[in-house]
Amino acid sequence: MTALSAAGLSAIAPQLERLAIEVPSWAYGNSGTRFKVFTTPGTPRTVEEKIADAAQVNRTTGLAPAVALHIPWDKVDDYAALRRYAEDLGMTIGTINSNTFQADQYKFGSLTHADAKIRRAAIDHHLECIEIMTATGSNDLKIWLADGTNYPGQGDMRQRQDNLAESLAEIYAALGDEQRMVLEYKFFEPAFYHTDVPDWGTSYAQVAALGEKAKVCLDTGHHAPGTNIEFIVMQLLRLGKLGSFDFNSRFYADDDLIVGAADPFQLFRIMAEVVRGGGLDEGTDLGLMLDQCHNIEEKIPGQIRSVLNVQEMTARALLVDQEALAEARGNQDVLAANAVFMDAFYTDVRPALAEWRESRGLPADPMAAYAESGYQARINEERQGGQQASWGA
Ligand code: AOS
Ligand code: ZN
Ligand code: ZN
Repeated sequence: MTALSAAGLSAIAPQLERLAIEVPSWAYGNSGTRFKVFTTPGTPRTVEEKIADAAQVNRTTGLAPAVALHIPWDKVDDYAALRRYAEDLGMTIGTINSNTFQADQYKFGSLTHADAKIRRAAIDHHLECIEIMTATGSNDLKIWLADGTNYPGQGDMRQRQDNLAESLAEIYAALGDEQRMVLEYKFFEPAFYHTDVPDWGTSYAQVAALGEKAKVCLDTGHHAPGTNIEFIVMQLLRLGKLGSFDFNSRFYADDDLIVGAADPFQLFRIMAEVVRGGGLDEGTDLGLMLDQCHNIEEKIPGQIRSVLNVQEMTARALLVDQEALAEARGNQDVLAANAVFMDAFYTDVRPALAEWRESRGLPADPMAAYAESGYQARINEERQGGQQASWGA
């Protein structure tokens, strides 16, 4: 495998510098499957401890300066104080994730529900999330809905779309000038017959009707097997409607495994379209977030591995020789074009990235630096009775 040279790296450094990956607070809590939630030593007991753990990921990699919160899992009394706490650790509060998938009242839907009283409660929850955004300095509200039905005939799918449009319009109207909303889609689960926001087209149709501040959130684990995800990335960027990613990887369904673990080539292809679509250009507002859980592996190192995987595949995507690619495409030279692409993918960027990190005052090997820091031993000792991530999906 060809290794990237230091000179080669400096050519792509300006875009690499801009790479910032938001980490989810729930990645640090205990999680599991519907079969078992394992407890891990050192698990955070409070949102402050989750933020402190996220700060370790940033300290060792320089890649993760923001932490996403989930309401109500991360509810506190004083959000301004929480913001200051995060800032003292060099972190900002990222996306605020709403939650209408755990309360009994939302059994048959939330923003889409047939009953206006339930819709009212769900809208109010989102209005509260916007207040939390204002208090914490967060710019993004992320909406993922578990809404859907299990049996044909159970619900009026068309009416539910209309209800959703009306609910979203009210939430959208409450956003501040600098605030945005992203609507995440998922093709199944927990609903198994129909899901109200199953695909990018539905999310696009809903957010397009709202305006500039509403965009689509693409969770890489939320597609049917075989879906060409990079095509969706291209299309949404082309339409100016890709708001953010929820990165993770999957072998079967919404596995929420470490991004780049199941299919590094897919992550490379996605990042190639992000580069192509200007997602790493100066002033981009494309959010790159992780949405993962670490059921059996250590959580902080799991997050460090994740952001490094994104950095490595981004570096490789930036290495695609655009001139050679354009020439091969112009000549309709299928194999040459493919070879240009594969050359970039097969470049080992790890030694060059290690050197680059060191030159910026970061550890060459973030995984080793974390292991040697003694942080894990300290929290294992200090924290007893860590919180479950309250994992819903
Ligand atoms: C659910 O499947 C979605 O991926 C959500 O983005 C996310 O996992 C959830 O909000 C966190 O529990
Ligand atoms: Zn997600
Ligand atoms: Zn998911």
